[in-house]
Amino acid sequence: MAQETVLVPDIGGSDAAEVVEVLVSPGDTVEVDQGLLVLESDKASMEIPSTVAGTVVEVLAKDGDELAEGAAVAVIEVAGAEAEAPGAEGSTGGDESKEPASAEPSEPIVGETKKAEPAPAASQTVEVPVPDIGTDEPVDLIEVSVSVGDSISEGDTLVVLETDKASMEVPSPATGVVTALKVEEGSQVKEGDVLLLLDAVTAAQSENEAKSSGDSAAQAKPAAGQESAPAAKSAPASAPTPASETSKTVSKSSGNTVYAGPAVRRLAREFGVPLESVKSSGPRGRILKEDLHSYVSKALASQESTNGGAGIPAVPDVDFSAFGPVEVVERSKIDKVTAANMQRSWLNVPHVTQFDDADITEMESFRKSLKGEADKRGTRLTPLPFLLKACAVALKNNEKLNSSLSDGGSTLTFKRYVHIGMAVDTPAGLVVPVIRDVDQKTLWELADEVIELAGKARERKLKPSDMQGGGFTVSSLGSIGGRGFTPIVNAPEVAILGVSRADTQPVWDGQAFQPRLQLPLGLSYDHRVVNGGDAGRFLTELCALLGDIRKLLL
Ligand code: CAO
Repeated sequence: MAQETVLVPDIGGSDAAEVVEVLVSPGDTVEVDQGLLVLESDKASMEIPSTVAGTVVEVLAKDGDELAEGAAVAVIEVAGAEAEAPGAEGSTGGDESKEPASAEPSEPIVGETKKAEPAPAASQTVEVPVPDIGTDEPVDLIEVSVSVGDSISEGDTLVVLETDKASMEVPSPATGVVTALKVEEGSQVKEGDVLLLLDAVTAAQSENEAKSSGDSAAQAKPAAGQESAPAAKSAPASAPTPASETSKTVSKSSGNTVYAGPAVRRLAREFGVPLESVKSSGPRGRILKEDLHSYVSKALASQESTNGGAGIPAVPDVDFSAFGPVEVVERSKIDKVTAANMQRSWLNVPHVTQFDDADITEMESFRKSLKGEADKRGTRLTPLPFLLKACAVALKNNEKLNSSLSDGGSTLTFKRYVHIGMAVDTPAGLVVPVIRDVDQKTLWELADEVIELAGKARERKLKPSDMQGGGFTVSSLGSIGGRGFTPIVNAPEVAILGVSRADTQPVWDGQAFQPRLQLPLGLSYDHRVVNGGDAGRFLTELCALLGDIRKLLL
């Protein structure tokens, strides 16, 4: 079978360029012109395409390798080559007569390297054209890196051009001051088009300026060969190749060096992201697509924080993998919605939490006495229906806790119904179905509804309407444990009851300590609506109702 070794083509005068991405693996099928790997120098990046269609036998370069023209990239088993005469082999197979295939970059990004030609004489305004870019087709001008009035040195980047396969920076052919821009970002240009006018600095000027004000960036050394250069109307632009060490890829706005491949540059342009603001994680500071994604997510997250009304800075992301193995998993939709709701409430509502213990010794013995009847009814009577019932009574007597702020805070809406939300812990996250008209239901009805709604919640069968209309919420962690917690108000409600695990405690009855079953309660409320007195009265009444459930009948 014939095999071809694809070689690095003329890369436009660079001694070598770094492999920043290998696009294929052994066994992959490739087409002619399909990219095999991406090379990037400090001035340009390019895909090296396959010269033949076939199957990749071996990839001869890896990320980080420095490859020069003629270096071997990959061995390809040519498709359909079986039809050739037996023994016909590619360059790696020993067919001496066959030259290794040297890939031309599918969209050559770099033309022939041109030495900087003599620059113009003193005070000459010169036109800087698009140099030989290896194609006659127009290419996108994706960035103008200088502005009128900028003092630039020979080799500084003037503009960045981009094709589907490559991006390249056009360096200045001379030192001087930009006097006019002839192109704008987003336009298309081809070889010979004038990019800008440059007031080129001559040797004499340069020396004088250096003498008068010392060495400065504005008085960069004249371009090679300028000293005796005759006046010229058009300065031959340097080819878009890696330039001398004085020329860095400098971002117009920040002065930082930016390395990024064409796809990343295009994506950044589409998002409107300034590349110089993006933290790079690629080799040698190269910006990767993931870096852009992370930049955009952070920008959105911080905007959400600001939209929350607090204008607080976002919590910085930490690279936890620096400290050990990590696993990143996508959060459920419910978790994300809960997070947004919690943050909104936390930022908007001035929370206060008040604590008390309800003595549920008698309530529990009554509840346990009903176990047989509960079984007969095919239901389960936990403390929760008692709590819901007691809350309904206490809410009717302390109506502020069943209200919401309205008209931007100038009025209160009192609800003449008692609908109570019940926080349910499910594998997919926290949901809060609402039990309607709690005040009008019996304990048995409430017990059935708790079971039904909790079941639906865990099976993800709740309808949106099942979770709407609540005026107050009960969050019971009693079956899970804990001595107390401070729940977050489920705004626009103004209060929420957190129920913790009941425990037998010694309680002083005036003469002796008695073992009593104490239920810890924490009531969080919106202090814009509910005052400490309102909350204290509500909680005291609630504890009294739970302490003697006969009062629920009154
Ligand atoms: N103290 C001691 N035991 C309690 C208790 C309490 N406060 N509350 C419940 N229990 C007991 C029950 O009596 C039951 O035991 P028995 O079967 O022996 O009677 C057991 O704990 C299990 O109860 P349960 O959880 O099945 O039922 P529930 O009615 O108490 O609660 C529900 C139902 C849906 C509220 C609950 O299952 C749940 O999901 N709780 C979590 C709510 C939550 O996540 N809140 C936090 C929100 S903020 O992040």
